[in-house]
Amino acid sequence: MLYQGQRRPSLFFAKQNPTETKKRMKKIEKILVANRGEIALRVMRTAKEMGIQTVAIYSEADRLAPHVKFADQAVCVGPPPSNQSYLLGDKIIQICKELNVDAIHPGYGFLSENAAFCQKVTDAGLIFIGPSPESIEVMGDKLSSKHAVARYNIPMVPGTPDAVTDREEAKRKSKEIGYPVLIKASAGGGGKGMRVVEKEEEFDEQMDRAVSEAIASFGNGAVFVEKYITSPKHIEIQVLGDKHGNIVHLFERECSVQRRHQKVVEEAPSAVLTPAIREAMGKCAVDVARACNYYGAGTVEFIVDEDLNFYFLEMNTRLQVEHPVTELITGVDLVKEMILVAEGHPLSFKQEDLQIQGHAVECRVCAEDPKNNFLPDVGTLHTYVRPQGNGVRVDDGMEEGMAIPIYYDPMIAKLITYGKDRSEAIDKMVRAIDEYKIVGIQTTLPFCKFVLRHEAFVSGNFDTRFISLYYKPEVLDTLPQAEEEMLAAALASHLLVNHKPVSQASTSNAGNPSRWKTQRTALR
Ligand code: MV4
Repeated sequence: MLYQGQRRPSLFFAKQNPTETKKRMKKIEKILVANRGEIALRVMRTAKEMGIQTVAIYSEADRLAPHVKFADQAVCVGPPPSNQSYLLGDKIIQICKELNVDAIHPGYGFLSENAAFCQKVTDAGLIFIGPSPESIEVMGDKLSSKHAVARYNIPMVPGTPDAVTDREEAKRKSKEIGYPVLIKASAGGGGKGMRVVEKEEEFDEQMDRAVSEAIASFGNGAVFVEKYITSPKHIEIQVLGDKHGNIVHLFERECSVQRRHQKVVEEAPSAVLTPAIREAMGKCAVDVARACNYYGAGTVEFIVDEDLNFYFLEMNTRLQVEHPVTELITGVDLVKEMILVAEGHPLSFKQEDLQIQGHAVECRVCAEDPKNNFLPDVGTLHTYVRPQGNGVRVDDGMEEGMAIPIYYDPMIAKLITYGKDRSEAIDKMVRAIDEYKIVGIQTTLPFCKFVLRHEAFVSGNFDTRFISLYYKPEVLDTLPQAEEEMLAAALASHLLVNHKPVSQASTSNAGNPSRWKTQRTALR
């Protein structure tokens, strides 16, 4: 079998995009949001606050959607499937020309990390509210991103620096690295083309699988090998750069609670980082961004092992779903900063001006049935009542009476809470989940409540294995009622304060196999 070699970033964009245009200032008066749902509304709200006109695009399935009603102008781009509507880059650019639009905000997903689209937008004389096409291109491939950061001192998991094509050589290297190893697709994402190899006898089979999956999913079979970190936390750093070379970080988000590589609950800050490690990770993230001349909002992903060693994995060159938790703990409107940066303004604050204040938690509300293997659940929102009150933020894109279309991502809303400390943010989240009334479709809210009330989550002693270790559908039938909950919360916070290892979980029959220590005392 032949393995495709590593894909190097092309020089195509560098030749076509003279950097002298970057420093010119241009006031943005009208933005087209090339997205739908909660993120389209999120972006348009900030645009409105800045006195900027907004244009929505929508598919035939989204005619009555709130993002369409909110915008100053709205244009139907085509039938419901994304590839006939929200992904039609050329058509979207054409609409911008017809409506005198100055800039496009891509949100997340869809065209947000498409370097060719970003280049076309720029070539059409429009502003792409995001990074340069070169940054997107380099960071879109794991191996090319590793090469890009090579001249900085960024900790990386031991592994092969280039694509492996020869099985015997790959096995020699894996032995050196030490099993278990992880074979990863360079073009990968969402866990596709990723295979754990426990011992050498399994290597050939797993490599074949990783390569076929990578070709099928990304049209690029380049794979590499890394030491497999068995129980990592997934911690990412938010960065923000301008077009003048200034880059800051806005601290971390803890995103370890994932199901099949989809995040479920996110929070900021992390319960386990020390101030020193936080600062070191922040510096690394800024260096990663500097390595690709980054501007706009971006996220640098790390895994962190139980001894708090951190390793750079990849960079996401977009605004992320979970950005609100960062906004709440820093007071920065990330969309506003993205727009100002796109206009050419230098960042209005320095690293020293930023500090963490309080704690924020986000739950993703997905139209999925957690009791039925998270099968997407479509239907009509017969009842839809949002939670309210101090410290509660709901970012959503639908309203009562609306049908949830089957064509798009099942995430229909984000529930975010903010408190003076972690336990206050968690308590507010449980209260807000209880107050959220959704009738007509099943959602992941009860599942989120299970996570928030689990003692492993409450203690901070958890990692990316959380759901596979603790979740089975039956736990939703026995969620503790109010009084029991108070007791469990009191017990958990007692354990947290006293730095005791967590013992038997009341909501699961497994002990807690993680050994993360929280930094509650260090943060006070
Ligand atoms: C890893 C890892 C352990 N060791 N790399 C997941 C998707 C992509 N962002 C990178 N990911 C990981 N890379 C090494 N060397 C663990 C993950 C990982 C993960 C792996 C299996 C199941 C769930 C996971 C959740 C987050 C991260």
